[in-house]
Amino acid sequence: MGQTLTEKILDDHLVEGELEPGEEIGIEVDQVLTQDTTGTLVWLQFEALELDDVQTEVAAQYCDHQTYQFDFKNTDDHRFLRSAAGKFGAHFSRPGNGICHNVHKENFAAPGKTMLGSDSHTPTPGGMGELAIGAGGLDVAVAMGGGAYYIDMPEVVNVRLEGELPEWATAKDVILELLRRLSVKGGVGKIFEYTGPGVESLSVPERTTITNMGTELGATSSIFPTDERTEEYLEAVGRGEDYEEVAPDEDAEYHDEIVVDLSDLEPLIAEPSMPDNVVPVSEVAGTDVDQVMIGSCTNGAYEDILPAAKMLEGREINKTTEMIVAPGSKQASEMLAREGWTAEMMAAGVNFSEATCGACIGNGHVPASDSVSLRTFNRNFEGRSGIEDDSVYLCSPEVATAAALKGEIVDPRELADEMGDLEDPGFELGDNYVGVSNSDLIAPDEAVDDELIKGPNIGDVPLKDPLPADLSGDVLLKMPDNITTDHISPANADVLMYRSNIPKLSEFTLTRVDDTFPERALEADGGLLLAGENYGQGSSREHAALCPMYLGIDAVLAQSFARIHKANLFNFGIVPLTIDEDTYEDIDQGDSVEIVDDVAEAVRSGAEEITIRVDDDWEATANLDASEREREILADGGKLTHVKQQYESGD
Ligand code: MIC
Ligand code: SF4
Repeated sequence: MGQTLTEKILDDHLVEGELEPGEEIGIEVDQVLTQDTTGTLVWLQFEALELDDVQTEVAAQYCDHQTYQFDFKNTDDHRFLRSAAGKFGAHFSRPGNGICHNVHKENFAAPGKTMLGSDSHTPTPGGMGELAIGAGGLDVAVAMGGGAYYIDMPEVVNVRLEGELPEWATAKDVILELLRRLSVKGGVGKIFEYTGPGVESLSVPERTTITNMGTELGATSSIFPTDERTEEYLEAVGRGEDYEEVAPDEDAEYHDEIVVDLSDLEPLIAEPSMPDNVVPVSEVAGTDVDQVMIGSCTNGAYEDILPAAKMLEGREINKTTEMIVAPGSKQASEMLAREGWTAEMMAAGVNFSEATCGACIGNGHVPASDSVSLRTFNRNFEGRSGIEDDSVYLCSPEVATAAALKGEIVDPRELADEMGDLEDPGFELGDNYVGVSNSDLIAPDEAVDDELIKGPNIGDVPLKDPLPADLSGDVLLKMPDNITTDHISPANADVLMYRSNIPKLSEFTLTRVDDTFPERALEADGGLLLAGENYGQGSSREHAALCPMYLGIDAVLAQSFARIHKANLFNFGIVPLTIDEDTYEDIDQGDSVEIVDDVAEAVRSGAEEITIRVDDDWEATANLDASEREREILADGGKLTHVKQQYESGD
């Protein structure tokens, strides 16, 4: 039987296990990516593990999320990261050089390689045939030290692309269509592999828009085969030698197949406040738009901004609407500037930002109260833009630019008819990456520091005690379905500066759900959380597990968990238990929950069913779905302690 592309790459990197869906496998990691808001913990843990040097082929530390450096704490974090990259041997991308996924794609991503990154959109270079997976920082630190990465073998789903995109439909509409069909939970435990005749009609930047936003489906990763389009892109960025042909076998067997006929697609838009609230643009046409933003790791490439520039050439944006362009990388900014497009857009009324995540996580350009913001980003979780009652829509650069011209949401096909001279700008690959300098990327052999520099805000990583025999406590918070990591540990400007100061950061834990939570949790000195489906979707930030751990949370009962968050709960010694809908309904906030048996013993012995006793009154069964390795980690009180013990015992 032939292999899928995913299986081929995993097979090449397999160090443990078998490629059977659901079985735990260990893989060797070739490349590692980390960014500023998760990277401080990555390096603090790398240090705590007493690892000496980076062992992967490539390790790259980017500074992209908090580049405005509002506070010395941000700048101290960046200085620490530069020193860590220098000391341990990673590439360092300076603040303002661009978003990790964009800069990595331009400089390092390569077909057939595996990558692990401490950011949920790490799968972006899947559009170039790299198998890239997002993970918590501790998993990334271990991989960077040469350790294997462990994951349950996902199901591989064939997304067969037929036909070609019609006018005004874009790669963004391909992934919005999948979100419309499958929802934000539709990809959990899956890798989406794109095949079919439609693939060759898409260039690398279009493919990476799709693989980037596969994360919003909850997918473990997304990947395309490589072809002349990949080679063409690698040559454009000056790395033709990295090209390799990778493809599934013709008789590869997939777990499932989804067909998308590109020629059926039309401009789509995700309404507030979930990326899967997708409707045709025409359905919400006429909605006044106050702000339009083009950028982010999904649509911040030079090739994403060029269509907007062409649409704006010689025109002016509507007086009622502000338009901001935040390129994904400085290289994209520089190319646009060298070609005169920056000036064209400025003349049309566009405000330019430095290359940053910025507004995507509420760092700057916060929408006005009770206003509509149209963004080309990948997430519109409530409050993420920096204001609680936000109305953020997600769409392609073409739809966003059409709205900026008209001052309201409009199907660009309608606008083109109305204006008479507005043409679909099409998609064009940049051909002048070569020669553009990348002076903001510091290679390991150019390192400027060789010792760690820690400012006063950079603390240690707290540790948890080994799992006790008795586990009981009150349900301190009952939450609905689809709670995001933005709810658990927000990423706005006033909070991000504490990413390396866990006691302080913990004060913001779950305050978006209930602002009394951190105080109550500390007072209770132990307790549980209760949630519906897909708990912890969104980011890879391990702070969403570490802060609840610091506040004393011992277990989370949920109907289901998002993949990275569940791994982070194991890594920080919090027991993730799955319960059915009836049990969820029957437990109230404030109820006491006790695990009936010796929990440490149950976890170590492989028990899958755990009996819980609620309010000393009734019992229910919860499930612990965990590998042997995850059970040991949990019982030892988290991965840091566990791995240290392993190193000490020489295993
Ligand atoms: C996000 O898009 O939510 C982030 C901010 O990039 C996070 C990482 C973080 O929390 O630092 C992610 O996606 O993993
Ligand atoms: Fe940055 Fe937004 Fe992409 Fe996260 S989703 S890496 S915050 S641009």
